[in-house]
Amino acid sequence: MTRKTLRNRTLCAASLMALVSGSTAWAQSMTDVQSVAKERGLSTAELLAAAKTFTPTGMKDEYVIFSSGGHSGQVFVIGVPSMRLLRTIAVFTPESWQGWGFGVGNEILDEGNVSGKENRWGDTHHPALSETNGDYDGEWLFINDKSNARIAVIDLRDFETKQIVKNPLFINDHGGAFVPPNTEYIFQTAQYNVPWGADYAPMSEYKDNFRGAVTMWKFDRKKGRIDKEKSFAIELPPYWQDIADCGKLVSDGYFFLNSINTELATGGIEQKKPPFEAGVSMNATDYLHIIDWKKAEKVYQAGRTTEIKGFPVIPLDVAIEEGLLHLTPEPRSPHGVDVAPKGDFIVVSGKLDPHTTIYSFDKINKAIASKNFSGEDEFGVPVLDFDSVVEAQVEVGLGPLHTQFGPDGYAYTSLFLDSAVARWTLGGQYGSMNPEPDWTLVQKTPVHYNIGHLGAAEGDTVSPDGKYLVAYNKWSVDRFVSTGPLLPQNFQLLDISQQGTEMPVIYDMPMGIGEPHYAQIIKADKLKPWAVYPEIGWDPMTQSVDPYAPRPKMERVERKGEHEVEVYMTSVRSHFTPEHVTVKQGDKVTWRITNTERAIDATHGFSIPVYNITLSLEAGETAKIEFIADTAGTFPFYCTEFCSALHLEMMGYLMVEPNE
Ligand code: CUK
Ligand code: CUA
Repeated sequence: MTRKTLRNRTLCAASLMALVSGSTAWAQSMTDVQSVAKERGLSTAELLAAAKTFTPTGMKDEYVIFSSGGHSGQVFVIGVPSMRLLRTIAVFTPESWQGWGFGVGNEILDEGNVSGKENRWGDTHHPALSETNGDYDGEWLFINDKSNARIAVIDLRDFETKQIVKNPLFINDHGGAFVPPNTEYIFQTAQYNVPWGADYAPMSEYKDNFRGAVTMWKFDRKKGRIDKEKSFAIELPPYWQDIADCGKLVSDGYFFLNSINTELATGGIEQKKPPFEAGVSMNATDYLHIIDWKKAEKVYQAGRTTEIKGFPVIPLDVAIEEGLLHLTPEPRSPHGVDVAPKGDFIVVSGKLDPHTTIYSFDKINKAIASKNFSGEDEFGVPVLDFDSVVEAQVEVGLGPLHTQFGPDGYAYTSLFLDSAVARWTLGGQYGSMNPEPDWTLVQKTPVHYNIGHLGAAEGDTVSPDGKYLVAYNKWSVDRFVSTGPLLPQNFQLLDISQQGTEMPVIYDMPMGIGEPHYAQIIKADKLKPWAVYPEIGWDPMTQSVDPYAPRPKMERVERKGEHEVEVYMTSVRSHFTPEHVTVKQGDKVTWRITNTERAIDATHGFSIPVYNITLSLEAGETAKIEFIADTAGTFPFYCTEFCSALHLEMMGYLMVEPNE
């Protein structure tokens, strides 16, 4: 029995038994399985969990998670069901393994500088895979930085960050990145409100001078970049805008946005004022913002904007007058808002309310058309009557946060306080299992501990896959070997393939390199990354061949004028050419290197001590670094990647001759 045929077998007891007489050395017998299980104290359910997740050598994962990295500033890529970390993607934070920010990537990181200050970290919360007709297309990934209101664009051909944009109007964001079904825009909304541009104003002017906003960044798919010239914002009241979601199918063209702090609380515990945590939770309800973004786009194109901080903004009064902004109450401290696969229902969870509240898009539409308002807020925004737009409320448990969907009419909501995942039925028309409208809690599975977001396979698209769900837990407490006072987060994989009631936890994955919030799970075969860069001399920044890329036989060190030197270098197993680079102290050095390999995984590193340079050059890639050789000395440069048997010999010397 070969390894491969074994892999294709269903790993059930019967097939294992059939192997007993087989000759493969490692495949022993069920007796051995039982004795290992006994020795390790594994139950039958745990053996089954192992069989569902164990991924033997050579077998690949069926799904891929793109996870935010919280204040690590990065994105993590993880396989499902193996729950193996496949790689990180360096985004807002320099990362030496990928050479990000140590010679290359600096220009992109600099695009994210704030107020002229270098900024070298981020707080990533909500990744958004690009979509076509409401389904992930596997081409692009966007992610927000909550700490400084930035959005990054990642190209999934090479899993590298290509652009960072800083929002000129606000200084942090939470409701981003979110994309509509055809990725026309990337939405980003302010959270902790400030005066425009984070200018100074005293707290006493909160209501008058602090502002909320949603920015619609135009995505140019051909160029693979956000087009700032075609982007604009809509002014919003200074509530703390929170999570959001784009409409889809019947609700395509709409954007749904939660808020907290409709109290306009300004804190001040030190002055005996209610602290923020109490001040922002006083009202029984906050507001769901309902934004007709297609109408907003027309208003922007018609020029009904005001320029603020050099950016076109639809003023609040125009947004009201044009009827593109409505509010409706939502239960206290809302957090997640998630649009159901058909776009017909919008699920909101309030952290302090044990229910999920389900709004009907049809009813919202009718209420807007018939102007069924219960009033307006203190900024003049019309408020849709709650009872006229709500379809149902489902009691799911304590601390509901976020909701994802399955293909079979199930919704899944994370319960932070209960530390559980709730499965409930999403009304009527979802398949044959729910012929009648039915909003019922079906089951709860405990997780460990304090789940934040959750992700089901393609669970926020128009066609969720079900099968797997991952609980992104905030606390791990006692789950792993102690690593001191700072503990990993815990990703727990749940099997949700059974339509009955069970959805067992089948894997625990410690996440020890960041604090993820949202993550999306895409079918692996939708991703079409390059195996190597398409041609030798490829510049990943432009995704094209760099005409200046060094090529074999053209390597040289060239003096340009008195104080400038250009280096043209190639790297291939196992040498750099040239190996001696001599410059004079004070020279401006422009150093280009091409990795001329065509073999998959033939990456070379390149590092220079003292000058804080380290690169990762993938097969075909060319890079350009620039520095002033201000420190004289003898500096061995070498390849940091163990690329061949003679990798230690893959080095050379940078000689910087001192000025006399
Ligand atoms: S948030 Cu962290 S668990 Cu930023 Cu989407 Cu809810
Ligand atoms: Cu190239 Cu080590």
